[in-house]
Amino acid sequence: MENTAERKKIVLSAIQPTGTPTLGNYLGALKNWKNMSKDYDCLYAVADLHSLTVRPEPQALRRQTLEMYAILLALGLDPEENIVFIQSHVPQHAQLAWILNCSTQFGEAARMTQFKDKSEKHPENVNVGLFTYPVLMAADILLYQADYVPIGADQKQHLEITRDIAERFNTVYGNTFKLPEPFIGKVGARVMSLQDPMQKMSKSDPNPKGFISMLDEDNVIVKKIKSAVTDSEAKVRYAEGKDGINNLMGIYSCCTGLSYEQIEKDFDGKGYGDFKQAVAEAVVCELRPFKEEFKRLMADKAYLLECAELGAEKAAHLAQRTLSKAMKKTGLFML
Ligand code: ATP
Ligand code: LTN
Repeated sequence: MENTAERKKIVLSAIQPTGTPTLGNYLGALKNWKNMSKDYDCLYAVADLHSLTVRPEPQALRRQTLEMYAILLALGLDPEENIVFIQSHVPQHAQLAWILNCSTQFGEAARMTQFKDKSEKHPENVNVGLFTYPVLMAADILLYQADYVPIGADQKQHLEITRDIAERFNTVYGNTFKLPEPFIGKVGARVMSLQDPMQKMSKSDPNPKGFISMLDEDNVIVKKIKSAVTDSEAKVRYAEGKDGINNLMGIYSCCTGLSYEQIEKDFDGKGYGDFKQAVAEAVVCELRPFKEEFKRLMADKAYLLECAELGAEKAAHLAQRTLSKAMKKTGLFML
């Protein structure tokens, strides 16, 4: 009889420890990580190797890596149920990345918009790591034979190149890697800056009023939402040209589960002041349990280190299986 006992699908994602994540990172990616953890076998990583591409100050990187690890656990991810780890603790990522570099064309890496954006923004440090960044990301994903990768819309192109690299490798050497699918939420996939709703909300925005950090105090969240840029129509409705209101509606919908239609109905005849107040309250409520848990975890460093060690061990075990397979297929001489 055919074995119908379905194995759970595998989910992998990662986030760079480049600062406290924003509401954009949360609604676009991290909230889905938590939701998916109930139904899938999930692996979540702090992508510290990726963040070296922007040359962070070493002490800051060390601190931010542990903070980001605590942030992931504070989302409510159970370190026993999910594999939560720090990328550089699993050397197989860098090893597979090298092999995949040799299955990636220079031209396709050069077309990545993130590479073009980052090299324009930081012309003083256009390093080769920045160029091969998507190949390391492909290794992160392919090592675990991931089915789904929850990401924000800006990472879609990196998922496409991951699939292209995997497909090419499979064609040349025989079936080795599963082709992963992106998982991009319908709302929240692109949260925009509160000050310039044409730009994505980003933790590296020099104007802190543009983003809400996941660790902002309640009163700061309220202030930032109240000063969000809107328009002069004074009607809460989702429509072209109303980028500020559309963005707030997206945020509100993500936090409350209400549809745009319902939101429009609820705020019919009310002004932007009332709406902003409601959005602010919803965001404060959404982030409060997370912030409390984060504080608690940061006070227990020994526990964090224990979880990180366990996560690395479990991840390395799975990663080695795929790495060995890829090494064998390419003809690397194995003992
Ligand atoms: P930076 O601002 O430093 O360039 P970032 O805020 O884009 O970084 P990343 O670590 O690159 O953060 O992204 C982590 C995850 O959050 C990714 O899946 C990314 O797609 C998602 N993400 C980032 N910004 C947003 C946003 N404004 N809206 C929705 N998702 C986002
Ligand atoms: N490039 C991603 C972070 C990242 C990632 C990954 C996401 C590194 N490795 C693997 C998904 C899967 C970013 O900047 N957001």
